[in-house]
Amino acid sequence: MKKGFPEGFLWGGATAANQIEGGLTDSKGLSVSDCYSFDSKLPMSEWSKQWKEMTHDQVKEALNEDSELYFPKRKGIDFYHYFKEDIKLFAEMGFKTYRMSIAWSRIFPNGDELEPNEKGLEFYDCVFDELIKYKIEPIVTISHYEMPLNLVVEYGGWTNRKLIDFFVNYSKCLFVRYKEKVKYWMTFNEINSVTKHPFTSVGVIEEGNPNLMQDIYQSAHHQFVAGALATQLCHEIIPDSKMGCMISYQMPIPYSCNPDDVQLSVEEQRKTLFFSDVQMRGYYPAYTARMFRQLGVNLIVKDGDSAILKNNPADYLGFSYYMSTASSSEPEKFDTVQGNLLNNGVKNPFLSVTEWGWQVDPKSFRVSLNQLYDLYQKPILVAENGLGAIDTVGNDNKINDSYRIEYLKNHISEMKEAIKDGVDILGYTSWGCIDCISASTSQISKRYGFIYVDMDDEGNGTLERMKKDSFYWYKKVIETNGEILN
Ligand code: BGP
Repeated sequence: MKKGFPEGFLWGGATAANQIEGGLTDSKGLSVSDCYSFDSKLPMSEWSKQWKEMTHDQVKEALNEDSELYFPKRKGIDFYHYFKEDIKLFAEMGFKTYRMSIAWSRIFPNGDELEPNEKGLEFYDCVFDELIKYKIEPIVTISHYEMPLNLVVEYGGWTNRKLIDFFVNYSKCLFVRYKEKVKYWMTFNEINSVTKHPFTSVGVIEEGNPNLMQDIYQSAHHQFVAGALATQLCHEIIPDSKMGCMISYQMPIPYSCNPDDVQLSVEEQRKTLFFSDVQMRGYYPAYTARMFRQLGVNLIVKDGDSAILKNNPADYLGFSYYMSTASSSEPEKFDTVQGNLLNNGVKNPFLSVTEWGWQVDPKSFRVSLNQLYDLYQKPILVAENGLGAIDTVGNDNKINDSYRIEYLKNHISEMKEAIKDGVDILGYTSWGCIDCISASTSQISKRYGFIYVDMDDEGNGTLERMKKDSFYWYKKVIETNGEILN
């Protein structure tokens, strides 16, 4: 029996290009994430509404060069210029790995060019060199909520099969260029998010779309095929590489022992596991036929697609874990948890919630790790986990984020138990290791980092980086390979 974290465990942090880089320069094109504007005068429900339902007018406004709106993801935390300083801080914490993503529209500004943008490629060369200098292993997500906006406007996003070729061309370009620098890759961030916020995932505009479900699952099918082809190429071009797929897992717990609740939780779970089942096993599971019938989805699958999926499953499963949900067959009887509008489960009375309504549940983290490992028997990467909270800088310039330490400590303890249970975990990359723009609300005040960035939700601030208490805590955790968590 394993006693704790194995030698070589990949401790680190995670971010995404669209939430940190800024740097809308050197020919970078606009991406879907650049369409989210922010106005602090609006109520919070409005911010997350954009995330849930992008409109045609919003896309038009994003394309308007004279727009006076503030689009926080175009600025990020200016990692484009601060990356050396930021990576130095990661190294000081002892990071063994850094999960980052490449902005597709920095490499192919419109997505459909044949030749890449050299300036964009050079930027990531510099980032990887900096990581290598500190012996930090990069784990690179090829697409994390930032497909080029042009692919939405001109092609209708991933509903169009042509996107497979564009993505494969983009992936190939990355493998060839970075084959000496990057061994760990991931195809699509939280691929199952397509059912919750299709615009960021696959470039499908939700507003007034009569075929939304069809578009969602057809797009997902195209992503599965594209991801499998990229996996094949990755293995050919970089023989010792590992390609992962990634889902967001919000474990659905039956609200009660009422068999109807249990059945519902199974159905909820399948809505997520469908995405990892296809990518980890290489085929559509039996339950899909009924699921598609109920959703009115009639998938167009071309000859050869099944063989591509079958021959190129992912090498490991990455997942993000922030919360669990509770499934009740009588939801009207209970309070719902709207948390970020990502799920509509009912409130679990045993759990507390964050300021953004996300249910905190470290114990279900252990259960999730066990469930996912039992299912696929392949290594797991905890690609994201963390607490979004308001932080304040004290008079002494210190940032006491004991609540974050508590959250992470409890989750890491449960992860350790899962390792003792026998789960093979590659590493743990805490989300937003440096404060970044929130994916769902576009705020920076929803902070996750060990490193504070001096900026407010309107983009004002010096951008100065400051170490929070959790910075020193996490350094200790890594130094002791997870033995000391207090
Ligand atoms: C995941 C996304 C990340 C990230 C995180 C926290 O779903 O992969 O991009 O941002 O959630 O979410 P938020 O930023 O909305 O708090």
